[in-house]
Amino acid sequence: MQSMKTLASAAQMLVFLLTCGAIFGAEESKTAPKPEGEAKSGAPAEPKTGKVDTTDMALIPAGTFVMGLDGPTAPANSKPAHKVTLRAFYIDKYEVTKAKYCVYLNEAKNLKFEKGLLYDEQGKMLGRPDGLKQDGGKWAPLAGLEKHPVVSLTWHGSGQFAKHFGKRLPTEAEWERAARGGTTTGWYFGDDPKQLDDYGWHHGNCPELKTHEVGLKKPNAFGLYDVYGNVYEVVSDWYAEDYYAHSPAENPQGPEKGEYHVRRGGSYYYAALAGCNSYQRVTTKIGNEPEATFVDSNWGVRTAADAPGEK
Ligand SMILES: [Ca+2]
Repeated sequence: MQSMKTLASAAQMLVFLLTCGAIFGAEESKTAPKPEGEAKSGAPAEPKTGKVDTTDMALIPAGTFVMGLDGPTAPANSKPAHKVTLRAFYIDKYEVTKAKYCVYLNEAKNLKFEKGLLYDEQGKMLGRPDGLKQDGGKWAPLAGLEKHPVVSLTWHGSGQFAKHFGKRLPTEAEWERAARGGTTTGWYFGDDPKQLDDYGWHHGNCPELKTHEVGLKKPNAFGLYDVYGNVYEVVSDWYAEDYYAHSPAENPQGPEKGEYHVRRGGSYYYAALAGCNSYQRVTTKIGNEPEATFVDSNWGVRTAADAPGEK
């Protein structure tokens, strides 16, 4: 199991991360600053962007941050740590819930539900409606799961959901900038993975291996909840192991093509050092199944949107 293997090197990684934080600390504060452009109430500075409803979204200011991780214990695909500059953008404060996903299913036209799977009007698979039911012709979450994250969507299905609301998937760089909350440490709370219990649902505090209601743990400085754990979050980028070695310094969009995409942040199934952190990259490849037909019950989505005047 990947998680167990990685746990074995936990102590070594911790020492490394402490060193790494000291190196990066000269460039960017280790303590999370208060995000710019956010009202005191926690509400976005501009609650509406045209037709896009940015309620429960955080406005991440334009800025430069250090993406990835260096060092002997850093995953190969997280190297090298490199500076990235991004325009401002909005990103959801919470993982998309089953209740919100049902709004989409009930509003979207010409969706098909066949043999337990959802398809769009072109016949492309959207996902599997785990924890959802049809009631009187309408989709609804199973009782008690309304605020749990939607899971088991394909990459295409995640993007179609976002598009329905005038939004999009975040790029991988946007996800990491938002996740870090201004920090350069392995986690936005520092470099001690033992603190993860206060910030995310991972296999150490989730022995039942199930999703939890979003927003129950402590947020980061940008106001994002469940960045670590609960469910993995898919991003728009194709995956390439060596992408960080040659990615653009400004607004990287990922490789031009690929076979699989990237997902970030770990899930209830993984450990602090096996995905539930700010730096680790995981592909959507599992086994030999084509990505277009593969879904997983610990994969979810967090959507993003362009900020006014930024694109
Ligand atoms: Ca998550």
